[in-house]
Amino acid sequence: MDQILKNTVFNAKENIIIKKSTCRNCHGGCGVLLHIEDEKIIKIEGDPEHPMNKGALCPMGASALEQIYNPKRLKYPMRRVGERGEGKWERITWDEAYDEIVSKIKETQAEFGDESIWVGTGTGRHHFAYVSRFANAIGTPNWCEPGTAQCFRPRVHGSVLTMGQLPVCVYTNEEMPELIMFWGHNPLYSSPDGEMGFGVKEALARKPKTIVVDPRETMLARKADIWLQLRPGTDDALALAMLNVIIEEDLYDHDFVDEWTHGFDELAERVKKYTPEWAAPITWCKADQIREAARLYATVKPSMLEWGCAIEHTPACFQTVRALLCLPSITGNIDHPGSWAFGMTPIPPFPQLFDKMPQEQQKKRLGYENFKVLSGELAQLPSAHIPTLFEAIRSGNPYPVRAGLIFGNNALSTYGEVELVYETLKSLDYLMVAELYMTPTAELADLILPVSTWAEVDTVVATPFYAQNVISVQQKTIQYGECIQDEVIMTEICRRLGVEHCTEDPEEVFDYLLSDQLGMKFHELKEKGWVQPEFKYHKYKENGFKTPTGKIELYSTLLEGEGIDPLPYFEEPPESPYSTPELAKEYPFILITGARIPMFFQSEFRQMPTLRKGRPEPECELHPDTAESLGVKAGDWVSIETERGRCRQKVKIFKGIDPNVIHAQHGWWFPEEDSPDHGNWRSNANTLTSMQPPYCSAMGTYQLRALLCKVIPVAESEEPWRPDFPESFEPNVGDIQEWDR
Ligand SMILES: Nc1nc2c(c(=O)[nH]1)N[C@H]1C(S)=C(S)[C@@H](COP(=O)(O)OP(=O)(O)OC[C@H]3O[C@@H](n4cnc5c(=O)[nH]c(N)nc54)[C@H](O)[C@@H]3O)O[C@H]1N2
Ligand SMILES: Nc1nc2c(c(=O)[nH]1)N[C@H]1C(S)=C(S)[C@@H](COP(=O)(O)OP(=O)(O)OC[C@H]3O[C@@H](n4cnc5c(=O)[nH]c(N)nc54)[C@H](O)[C@@H]3O)O[C@H]1N2
Ligand code: SF4
Ligand SMILES: [Mo]
Repeated sequence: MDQILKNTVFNAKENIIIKKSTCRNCHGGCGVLLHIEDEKIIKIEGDPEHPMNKGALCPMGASALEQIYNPKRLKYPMRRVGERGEGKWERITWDEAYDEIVSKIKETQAEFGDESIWVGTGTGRHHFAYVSRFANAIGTPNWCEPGTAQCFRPRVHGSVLTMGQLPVCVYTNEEMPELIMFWGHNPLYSSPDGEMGFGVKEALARKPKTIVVDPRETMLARKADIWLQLRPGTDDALALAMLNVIIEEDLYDHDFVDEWTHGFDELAERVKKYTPEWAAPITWCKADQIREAARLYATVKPSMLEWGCAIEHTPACFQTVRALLCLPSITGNIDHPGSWAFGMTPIPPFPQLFDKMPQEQQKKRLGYENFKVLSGELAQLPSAHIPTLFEAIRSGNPYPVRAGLIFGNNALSTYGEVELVYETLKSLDYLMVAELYMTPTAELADLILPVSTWAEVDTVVATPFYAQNVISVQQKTIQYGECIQDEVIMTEICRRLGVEHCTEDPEEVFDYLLSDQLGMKFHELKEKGWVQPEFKYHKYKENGFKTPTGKIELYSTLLEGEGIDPLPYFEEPPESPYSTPELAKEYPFILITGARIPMFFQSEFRQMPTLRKGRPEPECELHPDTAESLGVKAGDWVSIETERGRCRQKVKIFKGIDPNVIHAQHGWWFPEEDSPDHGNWRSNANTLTSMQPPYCSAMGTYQLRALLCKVIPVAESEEPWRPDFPESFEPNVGDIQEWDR
């Protein structure tokens, strides 16, 4: 007989326990049922009742058991015994590991100041918010995450400045959009980033009109009413031209604009010059098609704008975000059913402890002065500017940063210009990496801490992109090796350091998050699995928008106050056939990188057999004419080269890409190779990208896409390229002037 024990279902016949949790093999959010037998997870299935995924799982979630029980997972803390990067380790106890970290932090702080510790993390995992909390608790303003300037956060910050909150796409309610515009975003592959791919599929089943803005003909583009195949990196020009049409042809929502927006006249004046005829040669889209798209977008309602990280991978990032925010705003597609909505935030902001760090210390954040929306006064989640921080590590200027504590980030694969990343990591006096696997980045550490996967941790899942208002649980179901959950590690370090904050049991923080508005405790969420308070629309009608004018600021008073252009404008990509025609003679193609595929999450999962079988080798996409002119065919290896480096990938012939554009996959390394760099330099798209200025003036964004490259056929047997590293990585800390401590 089955007996139901709250959320835990015992199957008496088979002695199997079923626990509710939330998959986090990506940014996460899908409800799952974990089947546990003898303290081992034997099966993972989608929770049919969970509003996000209704029982479905993507390939990465469906093969999560290969992640949890992967033989390559780290099991014990380890200390480096050889040279850094030599791959020689000894097993140590957690006590020894904690003692070492605590003494290194104290030593570094005593010699160079609290700001000389760098705390790093990767994209949107369960412990993301805890990392900045931890950094604040130990007194360093220099924490960073690759997405704060390159992914999602620019959209969050731009939205907060413009309309007070992040708008998101809600698909769980009855009303679905009549039109969806997918802009640099392919949620059928990339799933949760503002919504869930599963919700998008449901909405598409109702056959809304669709517009797709993408240099590649994705499945969405193929089926779209209008596909705008723009030149990579010119999204701002296209958005400005669409605004021009909507305003000039009087297609905007007068009532909404009059009552709820600020600075419409100024915006109208600004976009006057940005006609479709102006945009056509810049974007490579036809003027008529831009007009047609603008008309369709403005006249079919309600509509959703699905925007992705493609707009955040060039220095025009913030301008593009701001221009795009104007489209739903002037057409009134804001916070009502079937259109962009504001999440309900039924839990309070995460206690990140920024208020506990004195203003003087905050001002030392690297990037504070130059990138106000990323690191300074306008930042909603202030973080350090990675190129500025890395420069400080390498050169000691403006002050030394000497120790790094990374909680899950494969910087040697995912940051721009990885040759510089390598030099940066090697320049540190001390590097600790908390990881699931021995990645190329972890190989450069002094100390390795093994962490728990999502199925082994307790936490509350409720982040800004959970528009659906679902708050879900992740619960510890098994113990693997000696792995410990990141939050617990951070807490223990803080306790042993004797600092004032971040020393309470993480469960107390989860209780706080849930008790404020939901009136529940973490153990109650564990019982329920997830909760979904009722969703309300038109929330702005009660209290206006949370901006200085109480309206959507098309003209941003906050940006104006900081000396940043309050209206969106166009910026040509720094490297392009038009801005650098000389360079284009040698590097004739425009490079895009990293369009997501369903098998891998960034640099992860190459060690999961089922997923790897789907994509065994790195691939780049070339138009058939391009392949022919280069004399290569499908499956041949080519070397993709920029001024900064080279990587080799296999040719995939793809008609849906412009002959002048090349797409390279990112995140490739080879966990199956035993050498300490695991083939990191061979096929790594970030050997090609740039961490150099110019940066986005608001967010400090560097260039991961829209760069110039050339392509050369190579034989597989040819020795792969490796960067030419300097012999010494000693930073010049002795030379710098006394800095302001
Ligand atoms: N060229 C190019 N580069 C890109 C992109 C691109 O499109 N093109 N995309 C960029 C974007 S949008 C992003 S967000 C970044 C992502 O950059 P990263 O966040 O560095 O991406 P991951 O490869 O997922 O690295 C995360 C690491 O954390 C580990 N990990 C996973 N879960 C946990 C956990 O719970 N705890 C700990 N401690 N570790 C964990 C994984 O094993 C993995 O090694 O990459 C960027 N890089
Ligand atoms: N399976 C899987 N899911 C993921 C991830 C993953 O690695 N794997 N990563 C997660 C993360 S951190 C993120 S940020 C999201 C990213 O996911 P998305 O936001 O969907 O972004 P991408 O897939 O990188 O790119 C989307 C589309 O933008 C197009 N594109 C490239 N350059 C340009 C350009 O200049 N302009 C325009 N308009 N389009 C361009 C690409 O061709 C691609 O089809 O996915 C998340 N989900
Ligand atoms: S979309 Fe993300 S959360 Fe959902 S099953 Fe896939 S990996 Fe897991
Ligand atoms: Mo991202």
